[in-house]
Amino acid sequence: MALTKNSKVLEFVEESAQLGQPDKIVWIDGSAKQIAALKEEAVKSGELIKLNEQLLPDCYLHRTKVNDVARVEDRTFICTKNRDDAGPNNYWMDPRQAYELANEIARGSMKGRTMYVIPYSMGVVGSSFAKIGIEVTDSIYVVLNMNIMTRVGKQCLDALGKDGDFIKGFHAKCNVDADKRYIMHFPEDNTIISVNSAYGGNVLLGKKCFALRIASYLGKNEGWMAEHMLILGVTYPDGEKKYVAAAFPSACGKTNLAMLIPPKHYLEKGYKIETVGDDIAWIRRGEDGRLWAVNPENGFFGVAPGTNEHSNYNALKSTKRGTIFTNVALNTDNMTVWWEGLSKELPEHCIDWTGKPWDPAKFDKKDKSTCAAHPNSRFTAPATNCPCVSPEFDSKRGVPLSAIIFGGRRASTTPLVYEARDWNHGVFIGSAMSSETTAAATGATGVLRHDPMAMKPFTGYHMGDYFAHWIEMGEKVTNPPKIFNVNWFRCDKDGNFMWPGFGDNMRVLEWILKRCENKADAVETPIGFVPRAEDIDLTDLDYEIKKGKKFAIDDLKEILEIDADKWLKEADEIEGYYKNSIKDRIPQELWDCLETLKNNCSAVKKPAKKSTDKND
Ligand code: GTP
Ligand code: SPV
Ligand code: MN
Repeated sequence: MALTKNSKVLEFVEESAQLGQPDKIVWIDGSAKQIAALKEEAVKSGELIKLNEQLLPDCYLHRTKVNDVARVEDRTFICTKNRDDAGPNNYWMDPRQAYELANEIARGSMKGRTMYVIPYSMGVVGSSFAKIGIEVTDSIYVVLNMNIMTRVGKQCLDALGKDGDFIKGFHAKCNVDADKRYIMHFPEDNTIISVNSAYGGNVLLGKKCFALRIASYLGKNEGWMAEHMLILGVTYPDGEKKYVAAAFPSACGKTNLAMLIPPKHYLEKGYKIETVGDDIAWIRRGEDGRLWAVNPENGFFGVAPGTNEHSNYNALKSTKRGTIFTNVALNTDNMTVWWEGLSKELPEHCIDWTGKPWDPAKFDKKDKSTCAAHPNSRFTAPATNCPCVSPEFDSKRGVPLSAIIFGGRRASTTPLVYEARDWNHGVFIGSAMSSETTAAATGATGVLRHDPMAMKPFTGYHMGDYFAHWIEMGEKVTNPPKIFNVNWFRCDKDGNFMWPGFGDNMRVLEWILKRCENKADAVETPIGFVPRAEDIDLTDLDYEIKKGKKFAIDDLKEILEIDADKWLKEADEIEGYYKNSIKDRIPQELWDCLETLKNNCSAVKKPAKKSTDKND
């Protein structure tokens, strides 16, 4: 029975049903009873596998089709009337053509199935940040995941009242045919359509589709920001709290940083990290002139491989109850889950993510095809499970940001950390970000590509206008956060990570926060302010870069070094990206920063090298 009298909702549900032609419509009220019944039904149909109730209570495993394991960027469209408004950063389709195509594909595709109506809120219902969505879907997996990732149920419909507006999301899994897979966004109509997928970011429409692509467009028009950022809180020994947001591309360390456990001597002093969010931040100007952020989600859709007790204790702990695992391996000895990096010992009896028995003897770390879990396998876990979830997690007003951090996977060039000279320079740094691609999207991995603000796949409009929006936000706040860039992924010549990363990133975070309070030194370099090696606390740091080679202060010096030659090349590369990929609409402020970077690098260009040149 319909749970609302909102005529727009009723109309949307009716239209969706006429299109999909399901046998039955079920409204999701978010009650524990209804959710439990859906889990039972999914176990019966084989869509979910029930895991060991003692070891992993209320946890389930789901396997997707092998052609449906990640976001599909080349099948993701922004459908604006004017092609230019989608920008060169997006695939574009004419909205009329897109609706027609989607209708053709989805028509009758729910026959014999149930269509679920999920009323959900991104953000705490009642907060001025919150926005409501309705997703219709023919997948129980989607219902159960949305129920973890967002705030689902009748309270969302109540908040809409009789004629409130909402974001429409239509999902039909159809035949999961990769050739007919489309993830379409209509920012001008507040509408999302997703067909022929049943995987994470393609179908949990509250997440990337709404909370980033549609929301970034709304933010541009309404004066706020939707960003691919974690939010964390640092508690100082004296009880003071500071908040930081950080944008890293997919599978580049947001969940890990958000849940970091500081090294022992910090804990002993009384430092603590708390998680507000691990993937998305909605940011607004506060009356106090600062930027305030909330996490619009309610759970974590985290990367499983590499997660273990040491790398991310808090994430692992979050998966111990009420969690849905997607495409991990099943340990049949005790009906628990396994993935590469969970333990050093390989399980003896395991079913791999494709549903076949797995032979540990054939496992080769370097060959992804021998993995038991898919490299982009994930857990969907309620945020309330997280031992370090912030008391501000449910805050309606959000948390004030002291710093914004950008970062990516860069084997060379980019130092461990540096600070922007000012807001606009920080925007330039974000706009110029590059990172190596990961398994979070289909396509080749390890390829260096531009990913401004980690938003390349998620900006729902023209990237040049997005940069301009960042500049404008800076003009409107009197006390903006300082902007930094980090790189946990610098490699030595053999490809080993030089920086220990994970919990030891606290050492960098400490410098960043001290800079925000003018309590730490830095050297001004052509690219911005960089710490001296002595400015980073290395107490008790014990890390083996490779067998027999322990991390020492010289390694820190190396990963803090700025090579002006490499940065001149980087500047050329950025110019090429601006000119060829974004084209017009790059704000003048960013061109000015690029010019400064070039001049700065030319000015310091190695006198030592010049003298060798002469000798040559
Ligand atoms: P999405 O959910 O796709 O947006 O990813 P994310 O940014 O939250 O990335 P996540 O924290 O899940 O990390 C992805 C991968 O990076 C995992 O395999 C981690 O083990 C690895 N990783 C995270 N932090 C570090 C770090 O500090 N150093 C190194 N070397 N690897 C890291
Ligand atoms: C990402 O790819 O950045 C994710 C996973 O967080 S997904 O929800 O699939 O987009
Ligand atoms: Mn993400």
